[in-house]
Amino acid sequence: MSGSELSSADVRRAIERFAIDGLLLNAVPLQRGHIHDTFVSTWRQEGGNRRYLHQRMNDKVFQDIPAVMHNIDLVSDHLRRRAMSAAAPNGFTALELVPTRERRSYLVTKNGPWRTYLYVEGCSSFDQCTSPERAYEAARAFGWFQAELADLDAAQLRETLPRFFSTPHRLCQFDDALAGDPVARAAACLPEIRFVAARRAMGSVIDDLLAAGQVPLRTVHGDTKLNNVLFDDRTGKARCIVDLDTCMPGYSLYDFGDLVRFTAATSSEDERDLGKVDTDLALYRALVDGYLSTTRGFLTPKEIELMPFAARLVTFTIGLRFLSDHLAGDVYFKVHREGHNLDRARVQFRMVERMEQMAAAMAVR
Ligand code: GN1
Ligand code: MG
Repeated sequence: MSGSELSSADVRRAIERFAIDGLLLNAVPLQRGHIHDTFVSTWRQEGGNRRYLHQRMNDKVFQDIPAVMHNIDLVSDHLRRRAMSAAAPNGFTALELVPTRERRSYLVTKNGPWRTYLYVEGCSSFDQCTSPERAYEAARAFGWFQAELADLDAAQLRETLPRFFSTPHRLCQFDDALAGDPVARAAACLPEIRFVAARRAMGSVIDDLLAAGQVPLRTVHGDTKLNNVLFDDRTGKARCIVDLDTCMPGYSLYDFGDLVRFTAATSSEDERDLGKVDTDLALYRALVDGYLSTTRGFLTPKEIELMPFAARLVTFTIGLRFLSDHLAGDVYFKVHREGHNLDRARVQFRMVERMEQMAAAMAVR
């Protein structure tokens, strides 16, 4: 059912089935993410107005919604327990789900599954990074997230999207899309297709190391975009990590690589002018330092050495996913214009090229 148009009455009807007191004043869409539909509602309650964040989840992408919600429950409970038991408060807040009136963690409607979070007030998120301080802070926060989850038994987490982090798997999906070419777009993407062909070999590096036990499996966030960190408006410090959909067992460096891909980028993810696309070295350095400030205690020397490679690999892999979706006819990521996924793929590939050129300067010791 996901993907179908929602009327404002549909939205209100869904929202009102969550256990929220007071009078619903309004609900407005929030343009963010490529997967779900997000809304923010305001309620008049005793003592003032309060806001909530609602998502109609995409059950075409996430076909096992109970497993997704199971992971989110588990992870947020764990983070909350850690925060309460910490001797020194670390300033982080865990996201809080609001149950349905029937006390369930999500709601099933004819328009698809819905969930609700308390809105975290007094914070902002950013789509682009302008200062090394903010990059450091975002990386510190995602490193903290992994550190906090290190003692959560990863076997309890379900693999909601099978082989989500695996580049060889993404190459197979790409091969299928290219072979099928269902909307006849391949002929117009030859440079991008060649770009992938020239880099297939690097696709298996991490999977091989994982299989050989040379890189450990860890619980990772899986979508470490800068706008998945909420920054406190007063202090500028990271206060909350959002979007736990892809929190699953994976390799630690996926999170670091995705951080670099998005946060050290000098342009938006879908910039059309490739002259503006680059990876900023000062932001990259700040990401390395911020990430290591919370992960150095547990990352192995091999993982640390692989940090710049992971940045290149994850950027390549997300570009590959955008290109595959373009070839497949835009069936996965939301698009807002013609060729949107191809534009996104081109940006990722341009950054991969820049990272290849800057490999020496990106080394981490
Ligand atoms: C998707 O929708 P959003 O922005 O949370 C995607 C990520 C990609 C990202 C690229 C479940 O995340 O894997 O890195 O787009 N999420 C899923 O911007 O596929
Ligand atoms: Mg996400």
